[in-house]
Amino acid sequence: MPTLDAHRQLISDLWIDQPDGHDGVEQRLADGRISDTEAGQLHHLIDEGYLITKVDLDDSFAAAFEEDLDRLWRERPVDLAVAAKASDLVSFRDFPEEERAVGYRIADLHSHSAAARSLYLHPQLFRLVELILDEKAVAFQSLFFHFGSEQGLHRDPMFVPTKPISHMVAAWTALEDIDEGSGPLMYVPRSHRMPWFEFEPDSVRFVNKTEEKRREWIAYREQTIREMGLEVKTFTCARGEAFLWHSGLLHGGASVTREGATRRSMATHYSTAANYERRTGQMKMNVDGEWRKVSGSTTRILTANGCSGYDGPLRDAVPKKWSSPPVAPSVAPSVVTPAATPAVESRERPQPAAHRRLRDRLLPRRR
Ligand SMILES: O=C(O)CCC(=O)C(=O)O
Repeated sequence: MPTLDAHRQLISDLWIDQPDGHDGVEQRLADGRISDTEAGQLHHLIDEGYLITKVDLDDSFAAAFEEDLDRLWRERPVDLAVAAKASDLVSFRDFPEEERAVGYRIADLHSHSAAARSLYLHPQLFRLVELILDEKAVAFQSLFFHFGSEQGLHRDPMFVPTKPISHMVAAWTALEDIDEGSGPLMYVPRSHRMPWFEFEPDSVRFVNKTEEKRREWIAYREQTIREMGLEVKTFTCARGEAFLWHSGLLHGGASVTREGATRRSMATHYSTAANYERRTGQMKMNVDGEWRKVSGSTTRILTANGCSGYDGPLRDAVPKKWSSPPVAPSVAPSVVTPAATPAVESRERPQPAAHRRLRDRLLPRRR
């Protein structure tokens, strides 16, 4: 099944991607299936590639979220993955305190934080996601940033695989008020219709590509933004404001220009429940002075308020002999269906420069 059509557009069966998408919105409104507000949001998503909503994250939510973060920094769960800016994920146990800085991220925080999980499975976000996908959705990963990410503009399917590729929606929620100085989310309205860059014939996947390919992509991106007359914008916002985007929308993190500014935010990625069958993930661990890779895979589904999402893929994935001192999962999933598949261990592969720097600081040099 090809990925791209003759115009290098993603082949999509989603109603929002069809030429009569706007008629579909009007039909849903006429049938009483959506409100006026939702109709406006969906028209906007079809044209601009994103929509904005607001969820109620009150002071007690913010305090609970912060308490969970403090606890995790104390406990450093071995099966929670954290990464420094532009680096690979490593076990929280092995993540150095000084990397708690711009660009650091916690993957799948919802697997160890009840507050993060309530946002991961937020019914208001699910309502919009399911209107977009037009069927039952499943959340499959979350990404927490404490500071600006400073990530370059990208399109999610370059890094995040779903089947089919078009069946993906992301929701990014501000956990505090965010201004220009704190490196807000940046995005390019209408870029979801930009022809795709082929990293290989008929492939939009960026992972494991050469530096030369990365440069070609950036040159293509900049030239296409110019040719299409598009503009990069930033999403400055108040706590609780959420930005949902079409999988093709270019987005990233603006530069942090105010020293010490935080930018607490969490993004969740969703797909169609019928098509997303298993979540996989991996990270590095420092085992007796050597980096080892741990891969995990899960079919565990967490549920709340009728919303479903995958647990973190690394729960139960760390071999017992590597997890000393033993760390028990901090939060039990609310609903558990078939157990995670067995962990896969493997030795280190060559790493990008940023990860090598982190490794060199963490690990004794080998002769
Ligand atoms: O929060 C950011 O800066 C970017 C998040 C992002 O790229 C994503 O969730 O796909």
